[in-house]
Amino acid sequence: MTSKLAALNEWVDQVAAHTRAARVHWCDGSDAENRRLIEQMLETGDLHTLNDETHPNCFLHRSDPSDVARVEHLTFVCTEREDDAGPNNNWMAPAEAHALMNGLFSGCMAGRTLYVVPYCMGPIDSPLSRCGVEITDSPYVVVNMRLMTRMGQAALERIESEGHFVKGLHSTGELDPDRRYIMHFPEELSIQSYGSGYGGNALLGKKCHALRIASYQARTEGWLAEHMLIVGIESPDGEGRYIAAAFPSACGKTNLAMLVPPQAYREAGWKVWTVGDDICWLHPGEDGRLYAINPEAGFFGVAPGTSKKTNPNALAMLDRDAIFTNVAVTDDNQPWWEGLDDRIPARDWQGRDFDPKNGPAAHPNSRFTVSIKRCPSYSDQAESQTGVPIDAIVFGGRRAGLAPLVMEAHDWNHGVLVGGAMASETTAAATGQVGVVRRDPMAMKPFCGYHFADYWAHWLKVGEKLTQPPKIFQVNWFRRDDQGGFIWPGFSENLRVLEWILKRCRGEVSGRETPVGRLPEQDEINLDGLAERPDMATLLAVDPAEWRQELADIETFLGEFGTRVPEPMKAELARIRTNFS
Ligand code: OXD
Ligand code: MN
Repeated sequence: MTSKLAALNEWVDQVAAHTRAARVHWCDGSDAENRRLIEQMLETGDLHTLNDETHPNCFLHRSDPSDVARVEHLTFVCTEREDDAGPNNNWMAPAEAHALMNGLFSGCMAGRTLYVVPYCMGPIDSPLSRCGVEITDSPYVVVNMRLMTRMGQAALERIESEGHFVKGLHSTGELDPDRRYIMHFPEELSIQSYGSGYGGNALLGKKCHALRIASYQARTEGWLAEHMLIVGIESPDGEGRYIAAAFPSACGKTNLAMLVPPQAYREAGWKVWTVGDDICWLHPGEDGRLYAINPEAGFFGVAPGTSKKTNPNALAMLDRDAIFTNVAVTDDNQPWWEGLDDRIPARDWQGRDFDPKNGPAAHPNSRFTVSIKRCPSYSDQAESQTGVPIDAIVFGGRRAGLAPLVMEAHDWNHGVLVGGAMASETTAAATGQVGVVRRDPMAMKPFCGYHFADYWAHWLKVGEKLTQPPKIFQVNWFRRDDQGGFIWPGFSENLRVLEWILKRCRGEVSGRETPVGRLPEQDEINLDGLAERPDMATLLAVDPAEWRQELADIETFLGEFGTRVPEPMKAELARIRTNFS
């Protein structure tokens, strides 16, 4: 098979020759193709079976122990001018990066099959969607891309009629950390990834295309590509509203996206609908509202901590048709991870007999891949061609102190500052130290494909186009008490905070103005049915001394982005600082 698009055929031929691939397979995305690839991987040991009675059609992949997370230090944005990549990215000149990657890819697929994976990010017939083609030598990538994107024949047809696509080239190479690079060429709309089989580095539709390349493309086309979940909340009167929320990796986006309302809310008729858990493309509509699509078609979720209590919907969708990566297994070969339940696993994520001396049984960044359609709270609007209208944007972080449970920005420009100043403690989703507070603007630190200051300027510009902009909020579920315990119960109880957010959108509560933003009055957060009343005074406190320090830190942080930082952001910061003087 080839394509009707000459440019695509030429590129495939050229890559096949350069990599010396033994065979070229054009993926059609069919069940039969998927079954063949799975059988082949069961034979090669790339996949292992799991208990077919409890988990039909589920498989386990164990990755190389050196290849278990995104590698931010090996991820580059290669723009012609270094300044355009910004201090938020590693930069390499495109010519140098191409020379390096050409060397690595040369002959790397000898004896192997090259898979051509056409995919569409977003509903297949939506004008808001964008397409790409990933060339890879990894069948694991192919079966994951089939779950995570609209992959195969229909995507190819759309690409042929549009005549353009994002080019992604991937090889697992030797899985040698010293020969591992994830290169982005935003000006060429292309990606090259070598030496890793891990999701975020290898499933090029996800972080590489739908965030890094798309954020750049979105700036030129007037929209936003964001690291956000999209959730629909239906209140008892039947009114549905949509919220987009950005949190850094492993801060509970998946849990929030498919939250099951607390019992009292369920009984009252509240419903929560999942549109997406990780990435959101936001387009200004003709009516001056902001419309969102989820470019993905599946979840690549963090397994540890997922349980009946934290995320019952996730557990319900993981009992069939899922791929697990780097989880442990029980003695009857069921997938297992820390936080799931109190069974003792038999083998750890590396396939060794489980011994707590070796560390956790499942890798802390172990994952599940599953189609979004398996989710019990899957929204019937997830395939909407026009996207869903967004009423509120929420920025969240993991902060033990300072940040209140919820706070509303004054207006869009203040919201851009709140998003730009977001900070969070690091997690296991990326290699590096865990638990250090770092600024992570809009949760896009690892994913923005260009200079952050230009990105904020673009946010401000999009805001100017919106006559009915969403309100912008900041939340923090992770505030701790003096003993280190979480003050807010979190998980499904977060709906109580979303309810306040929606009431603000409907003008039903007024909150109280503070120097940093609008916070709820203590009695505006519904606590009915909670076993224990949380310390609301601490959760909703604004400590002037701590905030003065925070605002000074924010000023230093913005200073790192130099003269490109937009004036309205500096003006917002100055306005808040004077509120405290
Ligand atoms: C992810 C991440 O995998 O943000 O979603 O790391
Ligand atoms: Mn993510």
